[in-house]
Amino acid sequence: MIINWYPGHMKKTEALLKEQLKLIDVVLELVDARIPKSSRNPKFLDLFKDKKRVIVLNKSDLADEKVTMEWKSHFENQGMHVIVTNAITGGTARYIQEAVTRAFQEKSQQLINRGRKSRPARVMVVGIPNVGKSTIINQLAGKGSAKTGDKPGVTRGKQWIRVHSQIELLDTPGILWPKFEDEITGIHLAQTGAIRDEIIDQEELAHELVKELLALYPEQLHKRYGGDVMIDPLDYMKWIAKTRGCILKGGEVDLLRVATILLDEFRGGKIGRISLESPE
Ligand SMILES: Nc1nc2c(ncn2[C@@H]2O[C@H](COP(=O)(O)OP(=O)(O)O)[C@@H](O)[C@H]2O)c(=O)[nH]1
Ligand SMILES: [Mg+2]
Repeated sequence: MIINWYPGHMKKTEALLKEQLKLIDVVLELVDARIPKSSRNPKFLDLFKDKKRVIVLNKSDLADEKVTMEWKSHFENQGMHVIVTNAITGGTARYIQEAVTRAFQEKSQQLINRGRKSRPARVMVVGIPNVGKSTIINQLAGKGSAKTGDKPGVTRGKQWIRVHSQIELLDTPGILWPKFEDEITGIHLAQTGAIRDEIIDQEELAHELVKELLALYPEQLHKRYGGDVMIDPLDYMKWIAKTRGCILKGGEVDLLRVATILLDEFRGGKIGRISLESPE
């Protein structure tokens, strides 16, 4: 399966991002807790190197708690501030504010030492499509001032939102694009819904998912679908198809339908809390 996903306007996006970063003290980098490796792009490490950074492991409600804690230590060992969030639940905003304040403290002190007046931290949310940027901005802003659920793209024009006496937030997120270093990166991005469905073969995507889940989370798979989790991934898919009545007119199994079910249920957390990637 070859995934070639590279929206045309990347150069412009990067230039805009660089421009916006000049105004920023703290970058809130959102990462999908299920796939922290694939949902980050090493290309941006350089861009953010002079900024205070908070890594936000979002969608933690869908990820394996134990693995998320391993990722947290992994990033902390690299000197980053890390928080674990579920952007949909309340209370997230306060948690993020605390992390931003902590990250900004050092810079704030430097400003004061240079005889400057202390000022609020200027913050920007960045991340790949669908990672939860708008949801987080809404949480921080307190009401529906940023759109959620939108498609990848760039929003023009910017405005600051005062989210706390000491924090100002840029109302539009920086949309980063994923790297496609290897095939598995694209597969994980598609499985978690970060890139659009239409461009990828659903049967192959689900087949790959079943293969990974049989290796990583066989008990959860068995709990959801029953059956013999020792069998071959394709046979297991066919077995699920039969139990779910995904049968074509001629009596053949409807692999496309079962693939859609599997991907939907995985994305919705119905197979349980699953992390597809662990730190090395
Ligand atoms: N389960 C879960 N879903 C989330 C979380 N954060 C965001 N979402 C959902 O993920 C989808 C994309 O969120 P959105 O904020 O639009 O992402 P953006 O593209 O980065 O702005 C929406 O359906 C959100 O409701 C989270 O922490 N947990
Ligand atoms: Mg958005």
